[in-house]
Amino acid sequence: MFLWGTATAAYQIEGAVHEDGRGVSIWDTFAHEAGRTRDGHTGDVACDHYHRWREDVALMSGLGLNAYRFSIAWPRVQPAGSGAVNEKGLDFYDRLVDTLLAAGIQPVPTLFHWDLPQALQDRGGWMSRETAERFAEYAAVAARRLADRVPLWITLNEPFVHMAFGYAMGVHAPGQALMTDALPAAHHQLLGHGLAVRALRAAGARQVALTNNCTPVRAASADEADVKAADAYDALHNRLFNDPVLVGTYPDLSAYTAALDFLQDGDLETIAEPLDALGINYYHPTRIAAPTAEGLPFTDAGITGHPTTAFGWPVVPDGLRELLTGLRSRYGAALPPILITENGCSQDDVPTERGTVEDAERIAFLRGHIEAMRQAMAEGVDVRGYFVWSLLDNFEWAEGYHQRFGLVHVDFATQRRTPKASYAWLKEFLAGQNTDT
Ligand code: GBH
Repeated sequence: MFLWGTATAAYQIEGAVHEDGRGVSIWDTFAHEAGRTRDGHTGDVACDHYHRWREDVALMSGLGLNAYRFSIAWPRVQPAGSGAVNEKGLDFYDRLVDTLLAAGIQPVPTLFHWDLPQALQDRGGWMSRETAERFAEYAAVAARRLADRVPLWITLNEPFVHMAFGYAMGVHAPGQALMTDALPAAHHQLLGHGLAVRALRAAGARQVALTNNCTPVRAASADEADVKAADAYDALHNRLFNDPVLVGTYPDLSAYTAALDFLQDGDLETIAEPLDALGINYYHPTRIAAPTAEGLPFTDAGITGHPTTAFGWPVVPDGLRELLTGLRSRYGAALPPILITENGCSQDDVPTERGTVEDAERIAFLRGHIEAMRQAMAEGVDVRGYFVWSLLDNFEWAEGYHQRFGLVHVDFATQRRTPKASYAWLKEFLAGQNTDT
């Protein structure tokens, strides 16, 4: 069965940050620090999904989806990041899973979508090797409770973005600007992933995947310096997170570090634990030129000549085909089946006087990207699912509530949900699909 779904993440939608024994996460801390998010927005309430989840499942049911990718908040399950388990936190996901199943929707949980328990950050977060072990413990706790009903599990969401934005540039939690010294945060996430794969299988999970944010990298010109810079960027953004998982090696990182001091014997074997699927989040391609200043071995040259989203990201559907066929040629038989675990765009969606939301650009975006995915499939890439980011307008990290990615508009003052035109389009599209292929 091809999975057609939407995706969300706990901190972006749940709210209820002090309820039922939830612990503090790094995003609670970060969002409450002055100047970290646009207009000081936080996820304290977000979409209030923790209370309105039945309404949100009904919205999915109305779309005719057969899958839903959500994330489990580690601080709800283990408020201190290790040890004591908060049964009330698990109860929330237990109810959600049962309600999804009753609606014919396969639950696809992600265990880590950036909301690390603050207690673990206080001991170094992902810069500390210990966090990898704590993550595997937490994964086992969640799977022991839910794996009887949940076949497919995703360990991490976008370890690249968490490392780059959270630890290298400091624009996301935990707000550290370590630049290239942030590489251990990549390694420890990957190690945590590998340990979690084993823990999940031992606890009854039948299928396990990792979600990487990948971008096809294009050199700004054929000049050797640009080509070299593009290769260095591709190593950092894509291959650093795909190579060890799929083929058990790290790419050449000599442009970033003299030595992989964090690497211990056996780590690469753990990280390369076989997967049932690779999750790919695709937003846009990247164009890279030779560095113009000291520091990083590349500069982002920007993609021109394409429409852009409200975020300013270029809309390039063919980049998805390019990405998927590129993965297939790089990894060959080592590439597991692929799930597009996120794809979508932000637009300035404003309800009309009639109460509708006319998001024609989003419809064009989704149509174009689904078509590009199908072209890649026709070229031999084994894709098994596609998830729209996102079901609801939600807390868009450092942008707060200023970027709207939903198929459903949320008025954050009243929590009123209004399905957009893209919702109606997707519903009609899905009704015409044979989901068995
Ligand atoms: C995902 O990350 C997240 O998983 C999700 O939580 C989030 O809400 C969603 O996307 C939308 O942002 O053109 O230089 O500005 C996406 C990762 C990294 C993709 C930054 C776009 C823009 C780089 N993003 N990238 S730039």
